[in-house]
Amino acid sequence: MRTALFALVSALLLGGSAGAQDVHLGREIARTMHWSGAEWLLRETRESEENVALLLDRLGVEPGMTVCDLGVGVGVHALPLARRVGPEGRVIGVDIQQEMLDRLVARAEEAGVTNVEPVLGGEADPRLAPGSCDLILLVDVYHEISRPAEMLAAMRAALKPDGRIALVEFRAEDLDVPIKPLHKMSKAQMVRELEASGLALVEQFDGLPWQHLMFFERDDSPAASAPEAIGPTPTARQLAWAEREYFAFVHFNMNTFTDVEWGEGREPASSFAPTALDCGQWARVAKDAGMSAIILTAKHHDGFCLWDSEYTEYDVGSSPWRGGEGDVLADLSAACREAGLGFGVYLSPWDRNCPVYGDSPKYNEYFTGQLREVLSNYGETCEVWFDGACGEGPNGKRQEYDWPAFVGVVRELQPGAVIFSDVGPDVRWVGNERGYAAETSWATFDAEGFEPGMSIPGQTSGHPDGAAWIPPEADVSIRPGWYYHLGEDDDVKSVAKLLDIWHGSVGRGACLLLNLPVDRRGLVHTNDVAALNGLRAELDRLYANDLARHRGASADSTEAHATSVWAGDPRYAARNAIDGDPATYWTPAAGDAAPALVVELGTRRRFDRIELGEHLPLGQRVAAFTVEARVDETWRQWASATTIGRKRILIAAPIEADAVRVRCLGKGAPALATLALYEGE
Ligand code: FUL
Repeated sequence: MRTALFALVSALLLGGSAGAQDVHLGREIARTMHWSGAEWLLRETRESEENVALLLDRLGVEPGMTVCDLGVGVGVHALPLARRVGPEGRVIGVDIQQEMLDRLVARAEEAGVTNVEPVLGGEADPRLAPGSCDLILLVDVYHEISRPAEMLAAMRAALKPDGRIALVEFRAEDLDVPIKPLHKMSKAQMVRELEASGLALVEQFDGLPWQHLMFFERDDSPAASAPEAIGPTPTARQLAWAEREYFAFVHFNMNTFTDVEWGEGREPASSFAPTALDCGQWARVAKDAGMSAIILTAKHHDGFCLWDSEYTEYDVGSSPWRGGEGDVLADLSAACREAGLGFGVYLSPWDRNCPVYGDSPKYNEYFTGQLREVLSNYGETCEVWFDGACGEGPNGKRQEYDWPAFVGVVRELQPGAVIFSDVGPDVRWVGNERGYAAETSWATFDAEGFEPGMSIPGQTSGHPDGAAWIPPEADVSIRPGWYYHLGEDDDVKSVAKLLDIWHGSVGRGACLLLNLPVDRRGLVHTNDVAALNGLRAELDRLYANDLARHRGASADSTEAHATSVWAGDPRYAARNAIDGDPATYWTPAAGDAAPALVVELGTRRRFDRIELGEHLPLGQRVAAFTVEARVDETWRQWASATTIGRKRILIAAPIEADAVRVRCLGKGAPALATLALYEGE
């Protein structure tokens, strides 16, 4: 799989195509000719050479039928068809050129035919009533349709349950057929496109002198109904985590008062003495910053507990804060609930205070007991953050953690919580404390045989064919230290730096866990608040106005189309990628070797960034993509990258274009939930 995948990827990045024989479609050539220059069209003898009468005989048309002649022209087929369906039947003549329809009407009047109805069709819509047609006939026009997926979906919907599409096209494979290359669409190519749109070839006739005649019916078999997931997929708790996107870490504990990053566990409990602790302020700050949750260091490596633990005296119960009656976890969980934020806990297994640390079974019992306290008494917990740090106990022995037991307690008491560690099981460390995910970033990961605390090759990027879904969470502090230090008030990261971190984490498919070192008062410092608000304002400014968003049927709205749509089913239509609803997505047909999504902006727009997102329940699929912009009717490559995942933001040189095209390659057909465009700078 890996080799095949990378062959595809390099083909895409080098501008090649996986299906080289498919590149020169008749419709592309026809489009460049702008409907003119095809001399054969003017040939007087054309219709007689093609044997229209034989074709009409083969169509099986009966009196009373409703037949659509799509691409009706001046009515060479429509007028005799009208006679065959008789006064009880009708022929709908669709064309996108009004002058053709005018000529059709004139010719019908001349011939005394009254049951032909002219309909002006659209580029992507034949404008046929759903369920109305017994037969849709396309004679030498399919190769010219620029948006076959949409047209096929509309045609499919227009058929009565037992209706048929009759496709007549010149035989491109046959050297004796004189009109190539305009009609360069092979039978295999046409069949593949129609099958991809949920139509099945049911009959064909090879007796026409130059043309194929193929009959298609709707294929409603269940196999054609839903795209299947590829590789590992997220659980419900992992999907909920992915939606949280951006949340706060709070490092606040004994170290806050002793000015160190790692305490030794010998600092007196009396040192813990916040003067104005207000978890409500933390929650308001996080909420205003657009964060979705707060994860607090309930116990760090020094072992001091921010709740009154039955397992130790080294906790808030022994501190002067609120006369030993306080409980920071109780305060924070209540504040989060009130603000509508998730509440999470960091609980360090490494405990430099605990006397039984190093006596492995005893400490494991101690730790699971504390875990039970933390996860039982504070309502719903959205994330449990396990640090992998490990040391020796007073007995001089290295502690061996019982990870399966720890995970078991979390699953038992907080089944909705994700478990974070270096290696998951739900969310993995991104491999650095700078807050950056990899350019190529997979949620799929091979953690089998590894434990927290071990380093794994591919920790940051993940593994393209990894066996489990363990996406990266990028953690970083807003200041140099995780904990508050008096000397760092002026070292809060700038808004520009935070924005860069945002693009390097959230913009590469990870979630961002941004640490706030709460100060000795027990408040988020005003400098940190200013930086957070600055980042929020920048994000709102940059990402408020999605230029690709489809806003209903208004004239200035955008529209999307694609090389194909899964089973021709509107549930997977191109527009789903621009409807602003992350639950809907576009997916092309399984056999589409070069899938592409096009967004028509309606008018020229200036943009410098694109946001893409995959529909994660179907797995992470895209291994490479390119973004092209259409400028003066010419497609120009504008940006390219590898993975997409939950969200991918690419920033490139500002460009003015009236459409964008995204081509994706990877594991199977892409499933794109989001395509958004923004003008930032
Ligand atoms: C690390 C710890 O050792 C640091 O003190 C900090 O808590 C960071 C988030 O995780 O492993």
